[in-house]
Amino acid sequence: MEEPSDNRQKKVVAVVGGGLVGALNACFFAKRGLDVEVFESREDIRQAKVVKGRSINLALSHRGRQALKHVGMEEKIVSQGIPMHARMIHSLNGKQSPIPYGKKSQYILSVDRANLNKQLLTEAETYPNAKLNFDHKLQDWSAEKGLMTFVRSDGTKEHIQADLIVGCDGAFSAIRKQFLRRSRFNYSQTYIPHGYMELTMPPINGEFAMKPNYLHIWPRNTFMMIALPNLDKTFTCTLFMPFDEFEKITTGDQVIEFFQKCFPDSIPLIGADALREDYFRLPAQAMVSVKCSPYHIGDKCVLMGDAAHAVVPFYGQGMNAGFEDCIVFDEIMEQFNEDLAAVLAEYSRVRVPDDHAIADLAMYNYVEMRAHVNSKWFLFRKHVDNILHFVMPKTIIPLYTMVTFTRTRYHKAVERWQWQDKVINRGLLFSAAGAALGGVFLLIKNPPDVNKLSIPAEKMWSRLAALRSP
Ligand code: FAD
Ligand code: EGU
Repeated sequence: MEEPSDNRQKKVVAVVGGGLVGALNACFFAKRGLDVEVFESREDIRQAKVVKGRSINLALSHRGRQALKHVGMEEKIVSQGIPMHARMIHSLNGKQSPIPYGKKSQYILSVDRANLNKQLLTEAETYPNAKLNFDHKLQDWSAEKGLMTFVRSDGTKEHIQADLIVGCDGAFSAIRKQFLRRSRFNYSQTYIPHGYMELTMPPINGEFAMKPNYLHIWPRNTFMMIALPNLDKTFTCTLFMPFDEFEKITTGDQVIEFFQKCFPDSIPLIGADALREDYFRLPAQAMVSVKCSPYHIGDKCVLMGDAAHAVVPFYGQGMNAGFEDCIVFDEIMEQFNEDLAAVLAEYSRVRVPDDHAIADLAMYNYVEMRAHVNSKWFLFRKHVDNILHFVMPKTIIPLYTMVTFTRTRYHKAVERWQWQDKVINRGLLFSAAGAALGGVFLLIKNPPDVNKLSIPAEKMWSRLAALRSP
């Protein structure tokens, strides 16, 4: 007699981390009918008075929305988000120029991080086979036994066993620590020299201080500010600059002086007095990029979200990529009939190249923006992209469009982008060659008076010499 396959036997899944990805993942596993328990180190944010943590609002785009849709949460979250149909570029002289993201249907949403997290936790709780455990900080775990040790705030410890451990515990993942001790695990982390600081722009006379349905951007090379709207009619401004620049500013007057130099139009909107104080409320926060592979250990453990791939925020994709991780994992669970050994290996195989691609893209964009993106260049580049797309809609699709508004695999989007670049360069080359040929043709048809054109031999020589010198 054959052994009955236990693939569909009720397995216990432990999701470590009840942040954005952990909470969503709990819904995915619960929907599958698995017994799922979430272990989150913090208190329940739905009861907490003050929620500390990273960034107040985030840009939600297609990949994230698709994941929410899988668990029936898309509409609810979208209805509480603010659509941003275009960027609004703020030039130094105060001029504002909108650049649409695409067609009318192509917009991103500004969503409140805490609210999104709460809604996802509440949704997970609606499943009878899902349980949330707060004040459970993972201290250590063993890959061999699938045994985890949690510490509570009162100092007590709990030991918990699970069939599958899903590490969704963020960029500084405690689950990932065990991966690091193993052979053939690849790992890299990079802190960028920039930090970020969030400042609030209050409403003016009960209305948004700037146009609400835009992602506001102040591109100033090394310095950059971005603002996303909130439901309470405030904007959260995020200031990006190198840590040593943050440190140079030590007094309220210096803050104003700096804003006067870089973001003068924002001073009356944030309010000079508020700015003087807000700036010193919290120190600038660091940004880290983490890449690793594989994402799994045997049939026991898998990393998802920032625990697997922390990316710098310069593509607005960190959460979106983490949410897409959940869809990809779910699809593979289906494909391999929940045979965990096969599922986990396949997940690493499929997902690593895509997560690495978005990590690289985000880093590339950081380097690009810091190096030479002022408001003129930003406007110029985005217009060129949009015009080429308009002229050849099937051939040229802007990279951000593939990343933001489609589920094109991230690594495929990069491949296609590189191919498009070649096509564009070739197009430019052909145009240049065509122009040159046309010029020659015209010259042959209407030969100019050679005497008028002649240059003395000496002058010609010095010009040639100038060309040759480096
Ligand atoms: P986290 O949100 O970090 O959640 C991890 C959870 O695990 C936390 O709740 C934590 O308390 C818990 N935890 C940690 N350690 C333990 C432990 N030992 N035991 C138990 N629990 C533990 N992404 C976008 O898509 N769009 C954006 O516009 C965007 N903007 C951003 C702007 C900034 C400035 C930054 C910094 C990031 C931005 N991101 C954005 C990225 C986004 O914030 C992250 O990708 C996302 O929060 C990842 O979710 P996560 O659940 O994997 O990790
Ligand atoms: C950074 C911090 C504009 C929220 C990248 C665009 C971001 C966000 C862009 C933050 C930029 C940069 C894109 C979106 C988005 C742009 C994008 C960046 C949301 C290439 C809360 N970025 N972000 N690109 O195209 O694809 O508008 O903190 F300034 S949304 Cl850096 Cl689409």
